[in-house]
Amino acid sequence: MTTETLERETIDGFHLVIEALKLNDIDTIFALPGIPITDFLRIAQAEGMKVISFRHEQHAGNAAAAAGFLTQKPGICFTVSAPGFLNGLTALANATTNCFPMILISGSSEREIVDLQQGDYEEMDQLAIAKPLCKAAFRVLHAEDIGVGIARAVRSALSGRPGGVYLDLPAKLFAQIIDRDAGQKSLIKVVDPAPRQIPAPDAVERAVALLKDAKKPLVILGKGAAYAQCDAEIRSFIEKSGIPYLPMSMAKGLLPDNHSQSASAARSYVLAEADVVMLVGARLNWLLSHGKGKTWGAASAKADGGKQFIQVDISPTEADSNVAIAAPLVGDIGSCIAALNARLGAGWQKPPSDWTGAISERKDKNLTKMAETLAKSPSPMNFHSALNVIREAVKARPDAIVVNEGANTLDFARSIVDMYEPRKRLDVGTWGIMGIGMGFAVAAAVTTGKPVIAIEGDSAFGFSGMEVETICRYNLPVCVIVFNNNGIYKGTDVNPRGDAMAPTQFVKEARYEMLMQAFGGVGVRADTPEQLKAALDEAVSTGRPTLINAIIDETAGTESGRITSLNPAAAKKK
Ligand code: ADP
Ligand code: TPW
Ligand code: MG
Repeated sequence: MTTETLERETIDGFHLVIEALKLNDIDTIFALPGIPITDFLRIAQAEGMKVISFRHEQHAGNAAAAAGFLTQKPGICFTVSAPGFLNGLTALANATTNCFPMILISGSSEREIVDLQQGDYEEMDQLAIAKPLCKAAFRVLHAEDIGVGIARAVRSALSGRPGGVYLDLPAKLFAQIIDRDAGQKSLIKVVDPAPRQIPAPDAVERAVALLKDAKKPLVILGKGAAYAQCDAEIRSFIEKSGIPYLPMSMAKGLLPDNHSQSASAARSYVLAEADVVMLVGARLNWLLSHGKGKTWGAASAKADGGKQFIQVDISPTEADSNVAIAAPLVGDIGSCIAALNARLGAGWQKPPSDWTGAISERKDKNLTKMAETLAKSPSPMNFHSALNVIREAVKARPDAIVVNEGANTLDFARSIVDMYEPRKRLDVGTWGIMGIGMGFAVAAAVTTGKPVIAIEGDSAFGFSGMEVETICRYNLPVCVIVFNNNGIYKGTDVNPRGDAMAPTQFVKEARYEMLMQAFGGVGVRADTPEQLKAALDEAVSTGRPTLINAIIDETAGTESGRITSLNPAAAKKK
């Protein structure tokens, strides 16, 4: 047989993987090359896939996770074996923790050598290591199983509670050749990868009964509600029911933050006072003080606040994880909210006006106070005066995507920068992890084409800073704003021995803007809100890769931002 006939009649592992992905509507790969992935990425690009190549696998993985959250298709990350795999693993674990669908695909060494621990190139039992850190893990040994392997990975990532999947592809697999027809027939297009899960009618009635009797009802929207892409149903439920709501950080914008029913500006009041709380795609984890304690109006830290909870979630085991859930509503959020909407007929009584009125009163007071703080223009800038500029920029471009990490930079931005559209805010999520910044920003730009504004603490930025080269290389519309306060939380820590810098301090007067300039992007230093505004407006309108080094008062922050009390030293003082 000539080489040409051989190519016509056979297909190799490389092409089977690419065709299996394409068949499942996957058109983008986030990756970092090396054996055995280099050739794969070249071929994928030649076959018309978008290949985004990073400087570190963690950021490629984070990009895949964010793409998964934004698109409801599993984000795909390819890495080399052992060290590349391990670098990607943090992103896979983080995606799983946050319920984002992604697939980490790593090349691996020869099974026979790995299993006998004979010391292959980059030897590691990757499947075993990945398994406890993700939702599912698979390995494909034969080219004819590639279709099944990709199908199982796609289904596992998307169905039920979404999450991260590991797929192990040994180097040898890519070079395997099989009959083309048989190969093509072995591929599977996954039908209905995230089947709707309709809630049971009695569970719906139980939830409706609680809402009907509530005197002080509250809805909490979480990132699961944002992921579910049933924005109109949710908005209709909130507005028809008249119930005040609180968005968790990545659910901001599901309804515009300036909506009259948003209780964000009266958060502590509503959490302490509500009698019936309906969670929609939000877990009662540490971010919600585990549903108990003083935040929830209880007498002491461990006590229950006496609330009745309704929990809308696709995971049946989520209910009762922290406190008793009176009405679990298990199903996909779209179907659950549609079922509730069908029950809000003409006779639906909106919540008592003494509840909604009390919330409005507190909101008005707090918003007035906030407006006064935001109007100040201290020198140097503080978090408020700098964030006020970004707040206005996002108001003018509500389609822009905000990426946010840091401690004070995160906490202040979350409450100051209002969001107006769903899925426009990506942040540190359930773990409060640093390092998602540039990976998330790249994914947001690549998957949406919209302007991206990354609001970054100077420490947070450092975790993924080298990816500004990636941003420049692909000429992405990303504007990174580094909140430069010379350190972690503050720049004023002192080492009592005086022989070196304190562990939270950074080089003062650091020129972060030069990092972007080094790769041909725009770098600007901003000492005033006016300079910040000029640079940000320019970045958003031109779409050029930009980094603004925003100089922030190094004394302005607090230890760990708003979670100071979680430090062991703070607990000791209690
Ligand atoms: P937040 O941090 O915003 O409070 P969490 O990540 O804690 O949100 O909670 C998200 C929840 O949403 C998870 O418990 C997950 O099972 C759930 N979830 C994700 N997607 C869906 C969906 N389509 N339908 C129902 N529940 C979902
Ligand atoms: C992977 C611990 C939480 S917040 C933070 C660290 C190191 C940085 C805060 O400083 P930054 O913000 O970004 O300058 P600011 O505005 O307060 O000065 N490693 C990982 N994740 C976490 N969360 C940490 C360390 C941490
Ligand atoms: Mg800082």
